[in-house]
This record gives sequence, structure tokens and C-alpha cells, in this order.
Amino acid sequence: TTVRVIGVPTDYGQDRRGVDMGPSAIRYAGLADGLADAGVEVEDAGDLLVPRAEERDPDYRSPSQGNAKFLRETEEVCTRLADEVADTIDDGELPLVLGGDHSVAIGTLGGSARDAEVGAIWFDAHGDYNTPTTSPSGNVHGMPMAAVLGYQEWADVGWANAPGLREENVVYVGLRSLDDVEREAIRDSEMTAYTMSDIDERGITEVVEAALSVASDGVDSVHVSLDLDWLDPGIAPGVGTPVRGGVTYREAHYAMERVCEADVLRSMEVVEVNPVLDDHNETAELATELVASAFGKRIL
Ligand code: DIR
Ligand code: MN
Ligand code: MN
Ligand code: MN
Repeated sequence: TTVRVIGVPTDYGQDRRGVDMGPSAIRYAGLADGLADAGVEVEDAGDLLVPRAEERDPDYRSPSQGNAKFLRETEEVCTRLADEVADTIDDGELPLVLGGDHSVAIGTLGGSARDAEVGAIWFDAHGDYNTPTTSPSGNVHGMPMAAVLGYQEWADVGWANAPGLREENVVYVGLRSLDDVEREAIRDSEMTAYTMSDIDERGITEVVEAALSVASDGVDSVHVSLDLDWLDPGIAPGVGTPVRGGVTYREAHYAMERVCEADVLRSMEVVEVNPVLDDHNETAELATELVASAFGKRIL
């Protein structure tokens, strides 16, 4: 496998500045060495050019945008990202997208699920299933799963929809923070949601097996989205919206090791690393270690 690294230095999707430095922090933490240890070829495509948020007006709204902040800018970045991701797959390589906040997933999945049926595993504390109307914050990083699935008013936002992704092949792992309307929407959907309680009860091994089988059922391959706030903030403090009670270091590695062994990966993204909020880049280091596990680095 050749992994093509695509950095997306955006922080349009949330309120804490600094997540746009995520791609640099992750590279500085040793991403290339980690991937070399995993035994894959690496091609670094650099970063997409993303205008700084200060140069843009977050409150610009077209009539269809509801509360969504920076939706114009998000469209502009995600449209380019989707093309890059689709080109990477066409070239026979595997895209690894470095965020940036989780709004970049609209682009990654848009490209990954353009010409194929794909599943998705969403490792996150959050459901990211809001719409511009239901969102309490207006932050697009709380909306990408609804956007790509075309849920409610997202159905009219063509650039944001991922044609080859169906609800039945979407699995959340590790949820522990949902907004009220979002919770009902997830319950009413055909998606599969494993919460932290499910991990407590069944263990990470069983939950990850189940997630892999739901995501890959009847489709060509699987996208893995890793939001660093999936992990417990004690080991991943450098994120904008930390939530107590996340997965441990070993649970996270085990999950990535199983993703690798399942051999279904089509694309991957690592998002929400914010070096401004971090402790000596430890969250970026953790991100690189987890990526190495996902691509085949093993203890023995
Ligand atoms: C919240 C927080 N549900 C929102 N979402 C986060 O703003 O929509 N997603 N932090 O990653
Ligand atoms: Mn997220
Ligand atoms: Mn999150
Ligand atoms: Mn987020």
C-alpha cells in the first residue's frame, strides 16, 4: 500500500482556534516514521491551501444555511478535498487526511464514497449528526455525518452528500456526548451506535468486531474517521471539545490494530488535534501512534 497524506488545515468548523495547526503537529510528532514502522510507502501531498478564518466572515449566511457558521468556506475546502481523495483512490493509493476539525469529513467521505459503496466507522465522543437548524452551536464539526448522509435539510446540499454511503453501513464507536435532538435523530436512523457503555459492557474487542462487520456488510470497503476526542482527555488533552470517560490508550490501539487486520480500509482521517490546547504535542504523538497501528505497526 502507498498512503497519500493530505493535510487540511481548517478550523472553520468549531470555536477553538488552533486546530488548523493539526496537520503540522501530527507531522512534527513523527507521522512519516510511524508509517515507515508500519511498513507502508508514504507520499506526502502537503496541505490544501485554506484561507485563515480571520479573513472570512463567520456570520455570512445564505438562506439555506440556518445556523451553520463558515458553510461557504467549508464547501470550498471540502469540494477540493473530495476531488483529491477521489484522485488518490483512482491512483490506487490510500488517502490519509489530517484535520483540521471534523467538518473535513464531508470532503473525505464525499471523495471516498463517490464511485463506490462504502461503510464508515466513526470513532468519536460525539455523533456529529446535527443540521444547520438543530445545531445548538452552529459549528459544522458537529454536523458532518448528517451532511454526508443527506439527513433532513442536508438533502438539498448536494456538494455535502456522499452518494455511496448508506446509513446501514455507518457505525459509531465510543459515543458519550449527544445533543437532545441529535440523540433522537440517531435513535431513529438506521445507523449503529456503540456508546462508551457498550464498550464497558462488551469490551472493545467485541464492539470493534461488530463495528467492522456492520460497516463492511455488502460494500466495497470502509472509511475510518478518528476524532481524537474519542480518547479520554487524560491522554488526549489537545482537542477542542474534550469529554470525560473516553477510551484508554490500549483500547484505542487495539481498535486500530483490528481495523488493519480486517483489511477493508479505503480511506482514513485523523481530526481535531489542536496543538494550542495540547500538552507538549502529546495528542499529536498519540494520533501518529494510532495511525501507525491502523496501517500495520505491531508489537511483535
Ligand atoms: C455539539 C458538539 N454536538 C455541536 N459537537 C462536537 O456543537 O454540535 N463534535 N464537539 O465533534
Ligand atoms: Mn467529531
Ligand atoms: Mn468529537
Ligand atoms: Mn468535532
